[in-house]
Amino acid sequence: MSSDTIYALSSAAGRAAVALVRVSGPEVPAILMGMIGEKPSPRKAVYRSIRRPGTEEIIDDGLILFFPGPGSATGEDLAEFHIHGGRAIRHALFECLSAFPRCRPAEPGEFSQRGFENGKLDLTAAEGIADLVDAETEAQRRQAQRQASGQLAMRYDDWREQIVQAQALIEADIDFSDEGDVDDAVYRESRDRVETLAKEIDQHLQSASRGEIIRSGYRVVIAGPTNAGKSSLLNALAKRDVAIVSDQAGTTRDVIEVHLDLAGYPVIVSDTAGMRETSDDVEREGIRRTLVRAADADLVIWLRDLSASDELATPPKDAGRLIKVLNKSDLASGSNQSANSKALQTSVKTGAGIPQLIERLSTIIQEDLDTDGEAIPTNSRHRYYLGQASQHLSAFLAADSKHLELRAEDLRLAATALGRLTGRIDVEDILDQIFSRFCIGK
Ligand SMILES: Nc1nc2c(ncn2[C@@H]2O[C@H](COP(=O)(O)OP(=O)(O)OP(=O)(O)O)[C@@H](O)[C@H]2O)c(=O)[nH]1
Ligand SMILES: [Mg+2]
Repeated sequence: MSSDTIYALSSAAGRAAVALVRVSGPEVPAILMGMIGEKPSPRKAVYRSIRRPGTEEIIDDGLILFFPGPGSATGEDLAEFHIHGGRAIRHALFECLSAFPRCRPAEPGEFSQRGFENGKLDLTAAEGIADLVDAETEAQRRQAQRQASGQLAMRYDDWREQIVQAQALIEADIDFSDEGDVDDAVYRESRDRVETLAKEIDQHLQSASRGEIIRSGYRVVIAGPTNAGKSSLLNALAKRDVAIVSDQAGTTRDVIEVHLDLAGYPVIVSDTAGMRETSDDVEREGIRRTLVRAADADLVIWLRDLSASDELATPPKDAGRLIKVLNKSDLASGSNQSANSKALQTSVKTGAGIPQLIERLSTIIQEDLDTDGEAIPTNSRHRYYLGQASQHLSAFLAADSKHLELRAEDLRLAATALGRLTGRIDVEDILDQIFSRFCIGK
């Protein structure tokens, strides 16, 4: 399959000033000779007319680059055509390319997959590149960039190396000792090493939820009694009219979500049905959904009407982190205000307190998600294999009575889990799943 030559539009589809078409595979030198009459010097852009092979017909003029393998992104000969970004130009170029032997359109992620298969990048870096392309906020970009530059892989390779060394020590011990006579010092040294390592891996694993939230979004749920101004607050945060606002209690039934960028972090804010006793089935279902969302949230904004006497309204018990906010401060009398002075006060109507609320949210989210510039696990695949490695190391450490050979096997399994994480070993079965979520041309 990798003897096919693949091509794709690597820039976005549609009409544009410039489009980038990438071609990778063994046919690249012949394609360059056939279409621009030469193979340009490696990595130097040349401006040339691009011709239909075998004819004098010019398709377009553009910049062409040649990256010879194995020093290219795919590890194969690779060419880039920077052409004018029109549909007919692209199609003419694709038509010419497909006439070369075994030259076909690329599958999504196929360029990156070839890079991976030719040892240009590991699996975590490849995932990092896909995340980088998808990144919408600054925190997502930073996280993906660290991963794409191989920071996770460096760490996992180092851990795996240490485990393999410990395993080798123990296996040598088994080979050279007489039966039943194992060298205690060697064993203890390996054990100490593994113990330190297991702690490091567990600590790293604990940061996984932060990494995954940065990737998928921090979930904030606005909940509270009916008519408190929850939907009004959502609209104010979103700066547009997303949810229906009315003075009828029980207006919102479905959960309404907006995506925001707060301090560079992706945040998903949900407006929910107000909480009250009700005999209306639809409203009751809405309240049930509110409770589910609140239980799942990273943060709940519990919003009440400062001017109303709904003191009985209490936040759902299993809601996680909570900040209390009193809305409609414009309606409140002086005594009311001082009684509740501890909670944040807002008036969506006048805008008072909203910047402070956003500030408070941003601070909490930053505290919750700060990674100290470290590369951390970012998806469930990472969490799964790190968990496996951790389990096998614990098994090794726990079972003092177990036969040494079996304990060496625990280490081997831990090393394998880390190897699968970076894709250094045995990952054929998951490649399609990983690379198919890439864009075409990547
Ligand atoms: N005076 C004043 N009125 C407000 C304020 N915020 C919202 N309101 C009004 O309060 C009423 C209820 O607002 P909503 O945003 O629909 O309240 P809700 O909490 O979403 O209500 P439900 O969806 O029914 O649970 C509307 O008439 C709003 O215009 C505020 O800060 N001050
Ligand atoms: Mg509402």
